[in-house]
Order: sequence, then structure tokens, then C-alpha cells
Amino acid sequence: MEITDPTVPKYLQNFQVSQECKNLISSLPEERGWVVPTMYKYQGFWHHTWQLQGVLSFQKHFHAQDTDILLVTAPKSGTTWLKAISFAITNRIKYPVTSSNHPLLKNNSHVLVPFVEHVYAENPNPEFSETPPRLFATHVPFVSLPESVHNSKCKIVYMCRNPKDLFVSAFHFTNKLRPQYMGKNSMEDMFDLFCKGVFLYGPYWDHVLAYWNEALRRPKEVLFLKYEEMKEQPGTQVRKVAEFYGCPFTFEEEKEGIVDAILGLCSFERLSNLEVNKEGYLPTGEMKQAYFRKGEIGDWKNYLTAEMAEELDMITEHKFQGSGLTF
Ligand code: PAP
Repeated sequence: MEITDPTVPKYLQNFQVSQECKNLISSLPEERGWVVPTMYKYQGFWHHTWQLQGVLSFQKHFHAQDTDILLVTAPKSGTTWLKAISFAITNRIKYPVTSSNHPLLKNNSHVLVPFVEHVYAENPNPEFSETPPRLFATHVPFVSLPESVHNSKCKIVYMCRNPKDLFVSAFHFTNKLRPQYMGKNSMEDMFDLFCKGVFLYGPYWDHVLAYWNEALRRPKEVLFLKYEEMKEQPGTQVRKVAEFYGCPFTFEEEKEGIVDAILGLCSFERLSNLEVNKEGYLPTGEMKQAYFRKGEIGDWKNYLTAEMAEELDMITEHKFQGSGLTF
């Protein structure tokens, strides 16, 4: 369907669903959605219809190249930030980070690095730039990545975030996206769903663990980052990312303070105060301002009861037991 109202997210509109997607949906388990009324479980993870259509098309049509970079996150893990940092690092020759015309000052990072499954939900044959490295982003769980990604040497950067802050962030974000007529979700209801694993592209724990294990197995191709570490040691993490992309900072760049320049350009304070991020909607219909809330570690303390925090901690401990992954 033609999108006429940019303020209504695409996944809430009556868009055309492929016959393949319709057939599949009729056979999938259903649960209550966070923004849309219903989500479906496909390959062990929860998706709403528009998302699922994108995942199927991404799986079917995407051809990964060894030089590609794929940024992967579970929703609300710091995607907006990782996209900005990665764009700034990989495009720094073409777009010097101190330039007053830098694309990140004029565009939201979700426009510069769109979610590849959203691109495929719209168009099964999108045209991507052929200049390497091609930078893509996705929330798709490891098991559902296209075969060509599994078979290529393309680089995957996964950023995870502690589940308590992630849940609180997701709760606020999804309530902002719900149109007034749908009413707001209660924190208790969404907490129960989250703990049951019913979350966009969730279960959260399975999403994280699959990429964690892959990073252990193939450290040259999969880099595992934590939002909290990026906040606490941003310089170290940004240098690690540049090195992983195969474009470490030169001595001259270091001398000129490129790391601080990238961190300044991509900081919450800088990006959230830009007109381009305060006003308007993404092409997919989400209000841009919803991607910038607090950008802090530990905000969960302001929202979760001691019992809720304990329950999430227990689930996390149980799920990650023996994996070596801790928060
Ligand atoms: P997505 O996965 O839906 O694309 P994502 O960017 O992961 O969204 O989630 C937004 C979170 O990242 C928000 O967290 P909060 O709700 O706890 O505040 C947002 O504030 C935070 N965020 C956005 N930009 C930055 C940034 N530049 N630095 C640090 N945190 C950021």
C-alpha cells in the first residue's frame, strides 16, 4: 500500500503481504505484540508481520560479500550509536569527522545505515552501493541470517546491552510508537512478556547468546561489544572497532585527536540536540526523537522494583550460565 501518512509506522499500516508470508504466518505460534497487536514466532524468534516479510526477503535475496560489515543488535542495545560510530569510522576519508557538513549532522544514523530487513520489506531487489565496505545493520537473530552471510567472511559487529536497561528502554520506546487509539502498555504486562522471551526479535537472551558463541568461535569475523563498555571506555572500544574493520587509526590521525572527534560527533548530547534528530520521522515512520531518551547505564533503578530486577537477574544468570558472558 502507498504510504500516505509519515507519522504512522509502516508496520502499523495495511501493506501488501506476500503470499509466502501469509502462508507462513498461518502456521506460526502467535503472541501479543509490543506495538502491533500480534507477533509471530519464526525460527524461534518473535516478529510482527512487516518485520517477518523483511526477514524472509532478506534471507532469500541478500548476497553477502566478504568485504561487507553487518551491525547487529537486539532492539534498544545502542543501535543508533553503533550505526553512527561505524559510519563515521568507515567513511572518514570521504567525510572528515570534523567537517561541519558531516552526513551525521544532516541525517539520522538510521537513514545513513538502514536496517537491511526494512529495506527488503519494501523491495526484494534493492540497489546497494558497490563500494566496499558496504555497511548494513540488522536486528535479525543469528539463526535467521541469510545463507550467504553464514557462508561469507563478512564482518559482524554485535552490540549487546544489559537486559534491565534494555527492557526499560524498549518499554518507553514502544509506548511512544503506539498510536493514541491503541493506548499504552503497562510495565507489568510488558515485563511478563519480556521474561517469557516475547520481545521484538526476542527472546533477548537467545539473540545475544548465539552471537556471543559465534564471536568466540570466529573472533576474526565476529566482534562482540557491550553498550556499557562503550560508555565506560569509549576510546578503547572505538579503536577496537576501527581495527576490526581493517582501518585502524594512523599515528597522524591519533595525533590529531580523531578518536575524541568521533566520540564527540556520535555522542548522545551532540546527536540528540541536532534539529535533524529532534524533529520528524524516519522513512519507516518512527519519530526520530524516540531514539534518544537518556543514553545512560542503570536507569532501570528508576523503574524496576527489587523483585523485577531480581527476576531478570535470575533469568539472565540461568540463560547465560556456562557461556562466560556476564554483565
Ligand atoms: P533501536 O535498536 O530500536 O534502533 P537503540 O538505538 O538501540 O534503538 O535504542 C535507543 C537507546 O540508545 C536509548 O536508550 P535509553 O532509552 O536507555 O535512553 C537511547 O537513549 C540510546 N542512545 C541513542 N543514541 C545514543 C548515543 N549516541 N550514545 C549513547 N546512547 C544512545
